[in-house]
Amino acid sequence: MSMRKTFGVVLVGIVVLGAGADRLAAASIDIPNASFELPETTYVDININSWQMPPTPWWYDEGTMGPWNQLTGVFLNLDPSHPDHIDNCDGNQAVWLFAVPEVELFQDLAAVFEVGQSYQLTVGIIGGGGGMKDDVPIEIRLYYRDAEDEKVTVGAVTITYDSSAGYVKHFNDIQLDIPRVAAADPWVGKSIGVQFISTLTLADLDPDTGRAGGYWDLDNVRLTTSGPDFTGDSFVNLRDVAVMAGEWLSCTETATDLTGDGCVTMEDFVILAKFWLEIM
Ligand SMILES: [Ca+2]
Ligand SMILES: [Ca+2]
Ligand SMILES: [Ca+2]
Repeated sequence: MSMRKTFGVVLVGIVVLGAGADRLAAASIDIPNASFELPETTYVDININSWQMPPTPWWYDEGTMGPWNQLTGVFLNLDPSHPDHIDNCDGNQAVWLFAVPEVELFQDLAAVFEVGQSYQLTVGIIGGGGGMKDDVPIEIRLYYRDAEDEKVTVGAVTITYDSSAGYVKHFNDIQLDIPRVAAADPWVGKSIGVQFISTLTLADLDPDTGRAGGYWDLDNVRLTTSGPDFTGDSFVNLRDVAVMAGEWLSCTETATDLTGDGCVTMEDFVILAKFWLEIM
């Protein structure tokens, strides 16, 4: 039986099973304490449920710079009558993160990177707190852990503070897009890590020439995964199967290559069917 005939047979079976089945291409991935509502606080709390901070770096002098673990924490959004009230806080609380080198918050999720899926990480950010200087950067990243358990960045986006925009107590959503995961990517099957990190350098600690100081506010972390929607209608259904059928066994027309090997084959169809029908 030729491969084209095989596809035809499989397709007939799938049509019977999945006729009329439309699945939304995007799904959200659970992030514990994604909105920094825990622990509940009446003011501030330097402990943050589910999120971690790295250990104190060798160069950081707590005697002169204050406790390292106070550089992040959750806070209660103030009453609307207060000038520091954030008008679009998700829930009651958000988190602060100081613009000091190596300050970060990260979390290893239960979900893993899956072949054929793309990922979108979104977080609300406010810059400018505490007299932050111009061009102070913060990076949002997705990472995986290598064999040595070290964080390896899969994708990142950097935001820099622009003081001409003022210090506005309103979260702006920043999005990081991770392209469709290919079968050869080293992060396949590895836990998804979410990370927010100050990317200032030690030179930024110089009070005259450096940029360190001030703090960011972050809130409402969202992570979605998008399955193989080839038609752009936000659903995965028979129309997407039809697009793949049009490229079947091609190594030149490969918009539906989900494994990243450059050809459209049964491996790609298995991924599409798995997402769509959850039968394999
Ligand atoms: Ca919140
Ligand atoms: Ca579609
Ligand atoms: Ca392929």
